[in-house]
Amino acid sequence: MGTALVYHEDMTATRLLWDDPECEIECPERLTAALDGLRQRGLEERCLCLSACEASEEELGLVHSPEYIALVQKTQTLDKEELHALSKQYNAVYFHPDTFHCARLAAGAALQLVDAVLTGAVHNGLALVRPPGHHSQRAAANGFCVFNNVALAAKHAKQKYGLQRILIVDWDVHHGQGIQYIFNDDPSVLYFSWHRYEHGSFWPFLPESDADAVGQGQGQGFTVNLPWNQVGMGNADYLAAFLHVLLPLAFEFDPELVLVSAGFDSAIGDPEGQMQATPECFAHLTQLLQVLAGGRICAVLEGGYHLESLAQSVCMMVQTLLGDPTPPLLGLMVPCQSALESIQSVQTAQTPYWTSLQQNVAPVLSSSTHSPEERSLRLLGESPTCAVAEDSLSPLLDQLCLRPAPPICTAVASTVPGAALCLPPGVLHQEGSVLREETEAWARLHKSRFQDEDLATLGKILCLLDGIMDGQIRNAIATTTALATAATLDVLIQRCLARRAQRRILWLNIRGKDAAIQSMFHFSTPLPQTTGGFLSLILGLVLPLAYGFQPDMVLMALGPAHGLQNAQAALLAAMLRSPVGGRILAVVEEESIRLLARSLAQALHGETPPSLGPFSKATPEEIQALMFLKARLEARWKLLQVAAPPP
Ligand code: Q9C
Ligand code: ZN
Repeated sequence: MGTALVYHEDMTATRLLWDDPECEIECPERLTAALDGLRQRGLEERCLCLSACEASEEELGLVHSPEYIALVQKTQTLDKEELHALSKQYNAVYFHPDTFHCARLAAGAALQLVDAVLTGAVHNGLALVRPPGHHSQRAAANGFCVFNNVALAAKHAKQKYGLQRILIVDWDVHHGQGIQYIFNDDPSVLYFSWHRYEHGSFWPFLPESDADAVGQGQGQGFTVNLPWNQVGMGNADYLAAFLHVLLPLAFEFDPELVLVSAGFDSAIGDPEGQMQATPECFAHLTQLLQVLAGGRICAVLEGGYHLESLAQSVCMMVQTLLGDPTPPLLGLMVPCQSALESIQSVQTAQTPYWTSLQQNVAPVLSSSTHSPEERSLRLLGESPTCAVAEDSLSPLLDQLCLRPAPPICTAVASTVPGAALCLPPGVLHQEGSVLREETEAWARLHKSRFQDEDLATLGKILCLLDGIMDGQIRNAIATTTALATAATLDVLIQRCLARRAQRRILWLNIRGKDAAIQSMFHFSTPLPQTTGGFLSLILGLVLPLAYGFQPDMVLMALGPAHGLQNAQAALLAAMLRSPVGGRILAVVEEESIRLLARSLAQALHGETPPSLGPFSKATPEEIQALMFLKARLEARWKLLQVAAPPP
């Protein structure tokens, strides 16, 4: 089980044959740049490489009219002048004698990827294709798109595999209006798109790209548009959109498959998008999606016109699909005012259809003083405008490091015998230990708390901590006796801080206590009992805080009577991996480890966590407790903001 990469060299054949500044950016080098990037970083060889085959006419007929298919077929025999004349009948389209072949390969690649994932041959995958697809309609080419690859993939998944809930995440910077039209009244396909909109003044200039287009008939609430009304949106804006809009709806929808219209013109440097999100952001977006649909993700390339930025972003996505930890996100984690307004407009439009949003309505508390331009200054040093961002791009991208994944993925040190823990394959027992004298020195800080037999465990746990900090181990689980738990955590934190000044540790102490706020860095909340409440806690509070804090390490402490169910612990661990690059040390009191070890280890190891069960709405008390915390913490942690006052 791994990651599929679907490609065919023939898809580099189609290219613009006449002068057209609008269309020239959709060039064959887009594919070769992306593929070269994957090769250079050794990512291609880690994938199951599938050679794309043409979609059949019957398959194309799942979305397109026979007349339109015949028309595109006919372009094979047209000369340059005829191709040019036909192209002009559509908006931002060019035809080439190889267009029909390439577009059939692109559609076929998307279908093959769905087959590979739904037959269980792979977990997930990416189809590297051109022409792109999301603007294409039943009987029209549009915006460089000829056949709608992702819409075809969704229809295919429904028809051949009987899927009933498919999520399409369109992170291309343009609105995939083609996908929206095709599934407008279909409640089995949830279509989410964010796009440069600028109040309708950006291509394709459609009123139906705005947030109030929610789908029609049975499909109401299954079209989710998030229009960006300014350029310069960056990592924090994209994350806020995922945490506060897409993921709450996606969990409630509970998809069986996630299709990604993976356009990278929403990344920094792209001439079309003019946005500021760095390539690493796509690693994070990908990992956040991996908790859905059992990890079944099929990504299909759409746009992306800055070759270097495109290649970097594709690599980020593929390495995350392969299971590598996420690289750190650069930049202040502060969404801009305009992004908050856009997010609020989608929430307002979608609230009638989604329980998860109904429980999320926040009081209007404060307004962001950040404009996208201001933030881009910080990110790019001296550049005052987007135009200059181009110059600053190369050094920025050069800094981007693809760190090797740690040799050991997940390790365990336990007071409980290994056999009792039912650990999944690939999870290693920690045998190493720091020196006995060193362990004793640390234990002396809390003499009364460590029994003699605890010392051996403490030595192993300290060794795990070192392994994580040094990058030898990605993450780990340690168990302690009830008596030693608090002291162990104290020693871990002291040691962590002693090893390097200004290390940031996110300490999550789960033990069943009341809500309280001691400071912007120290607070607690009761554990929600409903699935809706629990998801709000993770998406609306824990992850925004974790991303704002940008910790080097997460200590997840599960004390006696922590009250966390297996699926909850697994989801929390799985999602916390993103903001911390996987570096989690879970310390579990031995009473509950027998029950928890397996699912916790699976989640840390990268497996998709089990379902929390049917969606249940948060209780008024749960909502109140979360709002209480958010209201007080958002002054410091700006990713908590979900609402903004009108301008
Ligand atoms: N400057 C895709 O990314 N031109 N298509 C817009 C605005 C058309 C984009 C002009 C852009 C089509 C798949
Ligand atoms: Zn695009």
